[in-house]
Amino acid sequence: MVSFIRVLVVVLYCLLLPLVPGEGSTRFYKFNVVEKNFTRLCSTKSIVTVNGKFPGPTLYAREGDRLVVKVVNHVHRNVTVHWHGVKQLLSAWYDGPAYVTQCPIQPGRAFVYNFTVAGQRGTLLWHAHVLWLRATVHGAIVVLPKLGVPYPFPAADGDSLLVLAEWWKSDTEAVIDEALKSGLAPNVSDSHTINGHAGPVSACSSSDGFTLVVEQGKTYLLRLINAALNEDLFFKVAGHQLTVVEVDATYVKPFTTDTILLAPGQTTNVLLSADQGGGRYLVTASPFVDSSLVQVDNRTAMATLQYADARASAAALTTAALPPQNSTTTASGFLDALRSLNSREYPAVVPAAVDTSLLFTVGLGLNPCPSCVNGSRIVAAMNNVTFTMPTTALLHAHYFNVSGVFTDDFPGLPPVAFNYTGSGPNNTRTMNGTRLYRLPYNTSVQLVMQDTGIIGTESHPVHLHGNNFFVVGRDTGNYDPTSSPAKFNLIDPVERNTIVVPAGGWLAIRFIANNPGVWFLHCHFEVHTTWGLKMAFIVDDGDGPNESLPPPPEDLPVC
Ligand SMILES: *[C@@H]1O[C@H](CO)[C@@H](O)[C@H](O)[C@H]1NC(C)=O
Ligand SMILES: *[C@@H]1O[C@H](CO)[C@@H](O)[C@H](O)[C@H]1NC(C)=O
Ligand SMILES: *[C@@H]1O[C@H](CO)[C@@H](O)[C@H](O)[C@H]1NC(C)=O
Ligand SMILES: *[C@@H]1O[C@H](CO)[C@@H](O)[C@H](O)[C@H]1NC(C)=O
Ligand SMILES: *[C@@H]1O[C@H](CO)[C@@H](O)[C@H](O)[C@H]1NC(C)=O
Ligand SMILES: *[C@@H]1O[C@H](CO)[C@@H](O)[C@H](O)[C@H]1NC(C)=O
Ligand SMILES: *[C@@H]1O[C@H](CO)[C@@H](O)[C@H](O)[C@H]1NC(C)=O
Ligand SMILES: *[C@@H]1O[C@H](CO)[C@@H](O)[C@H](O)[C@H]1NC(C)=O
Ligand SMILES: *[C@@H]1O[C@H](CO)[C@@H](O)[C@H](O)[C@H]1NC(C)=O
Ligand SMILES: *[C@@H]1O[C@H](CO)[C@@H](O)[C@H](O)[C@H]1NC(C)=O
Ligand SMILES: *[C@@H]1O[C@H](CO)[C@@H](O)[C@H](O)[C@H]1NC(C)=O
Ligand SMILES: *[C@@H]1O[C@H](CO)[C@@H](O)[C@H](O)[C@H]1NC(C)=O
Ligand SMILES: [Cu+2]
Repeated sequence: MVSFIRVLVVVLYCLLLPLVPGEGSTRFYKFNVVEKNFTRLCSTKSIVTVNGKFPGPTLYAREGDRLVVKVVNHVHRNVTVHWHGVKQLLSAWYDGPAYVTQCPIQPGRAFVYNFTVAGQRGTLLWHAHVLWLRATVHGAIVVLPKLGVPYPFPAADGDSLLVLAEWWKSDTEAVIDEALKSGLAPNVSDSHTINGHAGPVSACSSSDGFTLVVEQGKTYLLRLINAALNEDLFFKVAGHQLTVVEVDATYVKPFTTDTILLAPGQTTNVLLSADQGGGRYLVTASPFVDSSLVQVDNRTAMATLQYADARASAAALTTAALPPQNSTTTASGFLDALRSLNSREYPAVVPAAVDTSLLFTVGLGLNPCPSCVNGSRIVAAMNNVTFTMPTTALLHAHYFNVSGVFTDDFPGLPPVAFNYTGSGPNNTRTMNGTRLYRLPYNTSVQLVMQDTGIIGTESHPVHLHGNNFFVVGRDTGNYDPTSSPAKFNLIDPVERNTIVVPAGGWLAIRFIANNPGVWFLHCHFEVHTTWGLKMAFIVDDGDGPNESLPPPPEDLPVC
């Protein structure tokens, strides 16, 4: 009898399989890039959006699905969209950074992005990758496990997205243009936001804030995204603990905390138990800054967690103390707790041997600029190279052997060794160039990124396109190639796509370069990217079609 039922179940399962939605299916989306007026902080401005939404629409996929997104540009600016953290195995043409993997989609034009989401599950984000458009052109990517595959943690009763970002009263392109003219740092934003809302603003007639409604006794999976341009954010729900289960669409060993830290580009899934006795609780996104050099927007974004009981809306709001803006202790406590799940189903396959060992300094510089305030301009660099964007796409130049677009001589070590985290050399100039680093297919890479004290130390959330990496080490001071590796975690280091190089410290990552293409590596503080804190790896083809980049799609934009 039991085996008869089993056979029946198997037969039914096989019959139903083709009807089950989502399993390796293709999901189509249309992104109309349009301008729309929004009122925030008592004033109205027109912003560039996808489909008139801020934040933009959410993409849903199951692991293994194909996403086909037609982006149509109806605005007067160039547009591209990047699928942040999607590995894009053998599909580099669809990665999205302007002048790296593609030319921009010009006004009136369209491009169809077409890629699969494989070997990852959780929350990621998409955003514009040209100019400063990602300030308003961004949204979530929710990657569910394959049908029938459970989460490695207790299933939640509900699922909720919380997109953290920044709002400027001015046009963000005017903000960065003004800064590039003066050579100084750009204005900070006027408020942080949660799901597009700043929260209550005094003297504003409209009460503007996002409300998350929960039922007592249930648990919720909160999908958190930092879509801000230039600021690390602390996230907190008053009166509730949060259990971290996933970062950057990889599972981690669960741990409980009252404060989450997210750098721009990072995503984190947490479980929240609605275990309080009803009422209303303040939800906050506030800045973290560990450099006295840097000015931040200090307006905390506020939302409300509200229990779904009749009296809750009238209940007093329960608040909690914000983490201090400069709380390095809170930040490093959170980062130290992150470990790969490293289970049988989800092993951490950390490269044990290293073929290519790289050391890149990351930091600021000051170059002459006669028309700027005081005759100089703040720049940023990796290994003293301030990256110059080409006027055509690097991937195109690589694939078609176009000479004169880039060189492949990016230095693997700092050109000059110095006390990196000290006060720095007196000469704070940088060189510039479109210099890439070439990696043969399947190279096992160790990359140490070292902050510098040139002008001042500052943290940098660095993002690698097209690959995840393992974060094997992190410390303050200067990296020491003799003593530092002894402290590496090669067992269960966290796997991510964006990681913060600590202010006045270093960070070591490892990855296998098995995805042919050109992959951008850059600071995810947009201001630092603009200043030149970026470079790219060329990963050469291996053998045969399964290890080679296919030809470009026919509708790929041209410059
Ligand atoms: C935004 O509002 C301004 C002033 O009312 C108007 O001129 C403009 O056309 C609006 N823009 C959009 C995209 O609706
Ligand atoms: C997307 O790519 C797949 C695989 O190359 C191809 O079969 C499919 O036709 C493409 N779809 C669109 C809409 O371009
Ligand atoms: C930047 O801030 C300064 C000082 O508040 C202000 O005068 C200027 O207009 C701002 N620039 C932009 C582009 O908003
Ligand atoms: C935020 O910054 C402004 C301007 O620097 C300052 O006047 C204000 O007191 C600060 N607010 C808080 C809460 O730190
Ligand atoms: C953080 O800021 C507070 C208030 O400005 C200051 O008293 C404290 O010394 C700072 N802490 C660190 C670690 O910089
Ligand atoms: C420009 O130089 C003057 C004189 O050294 C100094 O007081 C001022 O702070 C400088 N301005 C900036 C923006 O660095
Ligand atoms: C580019 O050069 C490589 C190596 O010389 C060659 O194998 C490849 O076919 C060339 N590609 C094109 C599109 O010309
Ligand atoms: C490097 O600079 C730091 C900070 O100024 C200092 O504490 C350290 O002693 C210096 N190291 C060396 C080797 O000079
Ligand atoms: C920087 O300049 C000062 C004053 O000229 C000099 O004493 C110091 O040695 C220089 N430092 C370095 C690292 O070259
Ligand atoms: C960076 O490059 C500039 C320009 O070549 C040079 O003057 C400076 O000494 C270099 N600095 C370092 C730290 O390598
Ligand atoms: C790069 O450096 C060269 C030589 O110093 C300079 O002429 C050129 O203007 C610089 N280019 C950029 C984009 O900064
Ligand atoms: C859009 O990109 C093209 C190709 O790079 C460039 O020629 C054009 O000036 C850009 N247009 C705008 C409006 O920025
Ligand atoms: Cu940076």
